[in-house]
Amino acid sequence: MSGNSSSMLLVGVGTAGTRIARGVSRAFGEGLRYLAIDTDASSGQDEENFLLLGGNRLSGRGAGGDVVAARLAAEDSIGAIDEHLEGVRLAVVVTSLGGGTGGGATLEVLKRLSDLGIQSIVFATTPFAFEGEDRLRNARGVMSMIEESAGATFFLPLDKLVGGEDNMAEAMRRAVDTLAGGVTLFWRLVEKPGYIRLDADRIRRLVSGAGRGRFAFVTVQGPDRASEAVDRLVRSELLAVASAPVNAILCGVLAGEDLRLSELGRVADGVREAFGDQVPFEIGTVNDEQTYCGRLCVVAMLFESAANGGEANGARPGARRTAPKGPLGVGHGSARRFHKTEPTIWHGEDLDLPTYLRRNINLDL
Ligand SMILES: Nc1nc2c(ncn2[C@@H]2O[C@H](COP(=O)(O)OP(=O)(O)OP(=O)(O)O)[C@@H](O)[C@H]2O)c(=O)[nH]1
Ligand SMILES: [Mg+2]
Repeated sequence: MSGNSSSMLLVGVGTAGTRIARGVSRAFGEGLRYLAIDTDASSGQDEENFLLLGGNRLSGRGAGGDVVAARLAAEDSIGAIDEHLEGVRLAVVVTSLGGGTGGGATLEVLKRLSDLGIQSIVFATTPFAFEGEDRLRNARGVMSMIEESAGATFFLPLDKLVGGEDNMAEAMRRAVDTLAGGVTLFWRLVEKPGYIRLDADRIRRLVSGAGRGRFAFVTVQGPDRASEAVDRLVRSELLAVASAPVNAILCGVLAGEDLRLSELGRVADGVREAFGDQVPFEIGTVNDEQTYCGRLCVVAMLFESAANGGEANGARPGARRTAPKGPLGVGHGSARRFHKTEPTIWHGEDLDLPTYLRRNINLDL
């Protein structure tokens, strides 16, 4: 177990997911609390922060694209996962959908987090078109369940994350690096705040039942860097396709000591004007001369779930209709989380139900 006492934990799930988490850890430096979990032993054997799932079931060779096997492997290891959750109040889960572990184990992890009252944000990539129909189907099969189980979910299509790359290996590498870069910025925003603070509790409240969102970040230099950053966000493909209206915005500005108040104003006004000036808006800054010197990084997170408890989220009207509201008017998630998705039946058991219910175990709470 990690000796780090932060209430925020990064969890990387699956082979690409663990790679992303490790990239974030390297970029953030000392102090990031993280856990890498995979069914493939080669992802991190001997590493203190690595947990191998499904030892007996899968022999450490990965789930081979089998979402259900990965899910069962994670369920077997839930006690070991729990050991890493002590004191955690907000978990940021990073994964790449398309294989077995990134989808299946993520679902079990999210269920566990939810049962323990730990708020979660998921950043999940979806496969490149060139990866073929099987991987796309695998990803699509778990997306809505992930969305139902997490506080906030950001699906990032790899084609949009790193468009225009011919070489497959290079595209994969760049995708992992890009997402790791974005999550690192988010982490800095919370754990190394500047003059305007955006702490973990604020984020927890913000993401509580927030549903699907869009996420993008840009890094800009030069005299017009604030305006250019807004322009690039507005043009970003990652922010372009909405499934529902934006109902809250979180914005982070990371720069060196040269960050001017006018730049902050320009970013805040520009982002609000472009994505919603009538919705709740939170902004935070990080001032880190060494890391950013001359550069301006802007992170934008647009939350889409409706203030009326989910009705504007066309995918599942009413999913959070009766949930209590958070400070931004979004609900806290439904008790029956998978009610509109296909049940995952395995040997006659509905895996979407918690183990203690399926096995009639009385939790003497
Ligand atoms: N194979 C592979 N996939 C990558 C890589 N980088 C990103 N990905 C993406 O990650 C998705 C999931 O692949 P993996 O992470 O290998 O799958 P997994 O979650 O470990 O699942 P199993 O290996 O089936 O247990 C792929 O469909 C790709 O979209 C990479 O270097 N190799
Ligand atoms: Mg794998």
